[in-house]
Amino acid sequence: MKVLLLLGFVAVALAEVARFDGEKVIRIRPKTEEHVTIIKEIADSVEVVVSSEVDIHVSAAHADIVSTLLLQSELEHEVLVEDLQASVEDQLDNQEISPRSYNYMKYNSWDKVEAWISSMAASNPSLMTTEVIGQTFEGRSMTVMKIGKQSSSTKPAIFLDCGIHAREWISPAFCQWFVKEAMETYGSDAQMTSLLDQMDVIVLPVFNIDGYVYTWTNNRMWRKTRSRRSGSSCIGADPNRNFDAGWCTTGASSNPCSDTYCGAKAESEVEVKAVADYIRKHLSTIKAYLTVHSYSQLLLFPYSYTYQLAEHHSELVGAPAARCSPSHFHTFTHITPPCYLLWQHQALAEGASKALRSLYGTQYTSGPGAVTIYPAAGGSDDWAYDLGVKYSYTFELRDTGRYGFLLPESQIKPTCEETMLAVKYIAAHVQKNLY
Ligand code: 0X9
Ligand code: ZN
Ligand code: ZN
Repeated sequence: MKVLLLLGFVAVALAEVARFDGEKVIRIRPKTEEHVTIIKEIADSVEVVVSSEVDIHVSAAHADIVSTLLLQSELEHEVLVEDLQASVEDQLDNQEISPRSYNYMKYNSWDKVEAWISSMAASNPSLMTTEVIGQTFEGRSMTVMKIGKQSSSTKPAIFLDCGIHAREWISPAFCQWFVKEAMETYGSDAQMTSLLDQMDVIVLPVFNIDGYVYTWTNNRMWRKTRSRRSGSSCIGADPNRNFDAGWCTTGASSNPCSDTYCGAKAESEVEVKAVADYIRKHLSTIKAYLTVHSYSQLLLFPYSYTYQLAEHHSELVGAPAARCSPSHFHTFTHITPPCYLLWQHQALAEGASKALRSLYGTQYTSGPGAVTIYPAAGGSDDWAYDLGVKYSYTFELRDTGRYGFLLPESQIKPTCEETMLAVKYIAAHVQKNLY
């Protein structure tokens, strides 16, 4: 998670839209354990580790005191966003008013996305079916779009979800773009055609619909679900801390008011349960799991719940699952068991990042989550991987903090185009290495 909660964040009255006047985002680079302690005191941040970066979100009222503190403690920092409200207003910079058709270059509200799902399915009956996989806490239907050429036998599939975190608006925009591209280029683009002939792509365009709606109506910076529980007035849990993968052991909070609250138990969030049930039910066909977040320009793979490195699955080699040590990961120059699969994940991620970069030069970093971003348990990628989905990747799309979650609409198209190249690169590999 980038922008972390937050010193003295004002409680927002339910019916009114939160404003962020004078609020700042400050990036801090802790160099010592002492720095980490200071940051943990000023921000509710569970993920800070030495020599990482952390972006904190500071209210206007505390801005002065925080900068004084940072200067006194000689903490390296920079102000990323001077005025968050101005950035909130700047993100909607696509002025086009009445496009003839659905506008993929704007952020679309849930009402629009929902209508779009129905109309896409209706106009592409030979390539798409939809299925409701569950209901959100507030009762909205979670619909997956299954894309692929119809076949009498069951096809291997890639599961792609967007919008686990409510405020990461570029993520649902990417899933919409992906579906559009698939429909438009099937039959003309050789790779897309072969992919959809041989495999299905199952797209969940918005995972955390209630949270997404809330970012449109009440608080643009909301991250979690919108579930309520007795005993706490705080709302929601972090869906990417709620999966059953080292649940709540690291990089997650058991405080219901935290932005990284892991929930009352694994899969306590109905949205998480719905996705987990769906993947368990279709496990024999799902060969890859891709999940799209923002921001940081990263391509992550397991693990995040431990520094141990993921090796391969026992069922693939008939041996107990091996774990590579971090030293294997950093030093090996040639591929030796037990680390060849880890190496393959890294190579695939690097290939995908390179494909992405070829379009606009956007730089991506790739690696196992815990070492590349921070240790954080309960994530969907680790869960899917441990279940047996060998190719499991988390994308963190643009940018690296200039706009953060408030990426301007003018960047939707380039971001989606470059990300398509990475997704297609991974898909091609999966297709060639079916297991
Ligand atoms: O912290 C997260 O959930 C993700 N970053 S974000 O800024 N979008 O919140 C990273 C997830 C990496 N994977 C796991 N932690 N399992
Ligand atoms: Zn996220
Ligand atoms: Zn293996």
